[in-house]
Amino acid sequence: GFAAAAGHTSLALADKPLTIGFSQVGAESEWRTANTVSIKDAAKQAGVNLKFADAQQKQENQVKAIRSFIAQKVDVIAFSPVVESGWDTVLREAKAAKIPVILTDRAVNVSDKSLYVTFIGSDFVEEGRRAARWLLERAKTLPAGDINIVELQGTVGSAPAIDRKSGFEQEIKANPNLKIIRSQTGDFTRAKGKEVMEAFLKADGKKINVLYAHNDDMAIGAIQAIEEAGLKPGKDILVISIDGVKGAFEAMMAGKLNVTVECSPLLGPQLMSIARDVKAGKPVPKRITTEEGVFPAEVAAKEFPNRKY
Ligand code: GZL
Repeated sequence: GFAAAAGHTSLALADKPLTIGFSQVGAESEWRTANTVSIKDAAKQAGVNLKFADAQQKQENQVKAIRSFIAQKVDVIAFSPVVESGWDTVLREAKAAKIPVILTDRAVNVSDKSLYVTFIGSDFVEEGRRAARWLLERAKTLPAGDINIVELQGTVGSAPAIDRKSGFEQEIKANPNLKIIRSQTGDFTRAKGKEVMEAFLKADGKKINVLYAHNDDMAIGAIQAIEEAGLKPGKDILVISIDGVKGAFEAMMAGKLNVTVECSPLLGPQLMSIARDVKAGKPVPKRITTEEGVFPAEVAAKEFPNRKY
């Protein structure tokens, strides 16, 4: 009838497709590719016109992508900043062009908080604390004396690397036997994680009791290095990591990884609904966190069928 038609018309007008320009970090890890799938699928579901740019983990490529989104006059700009600093100038250009900016996954350090509307992502400091809490518990079952930890950090200058390091360090203070004897970046990739772990093993081999990796991909690379050195990952060297990707569950089921702290990449649906609210001029919270768990090896097999990334 008429009412339905009228309703339909207004809906059609309101539903002019939203155009979002998204600048992604790269494709460095299982987490990242799952994050990209979530964003692209959610855009399709929501009828959003998505312009997607992959920066190959280079900040200058993200700046270029954001500038091109400004030139194309997209409705909303969203991005996952590869590092925390160096964004003020380009975000001021977006503000001058009256294009709202949404941060997903990683945060930025900017003097003027009005340069972005909201940040959707995990609490990385808490993820670091959760990794440490698992080790504090496990340490109670280990022989007395020093427990030597080597740390594979994420991308230098990135929010997850900075925060996961500080959360872990804060928490392990509770047990003075826990010592980080080496710490270096593996840039969140399997290849670099393996390479740096090989160097750690050459330098300190037999002394290493624990590996703390800022993401599962570096842990999986390091596990290969530990095996090639003739040691048993998950036993001779305890392995703790973050993300909760399928590869981590497979490593836990193989007895090679001890625990993974979940960091959900499935931010696509939240991004699309927030972007629509922002475009409609609705108020949105400045910070939206995602709920996450901790998965020790004991629950890996049971939990694996439920995993969505
Ligand atoms: C965390 C994300 C990190 C993942 C890594 O939200 O920024 O980047 O932990 C990814 O796997 O490379």
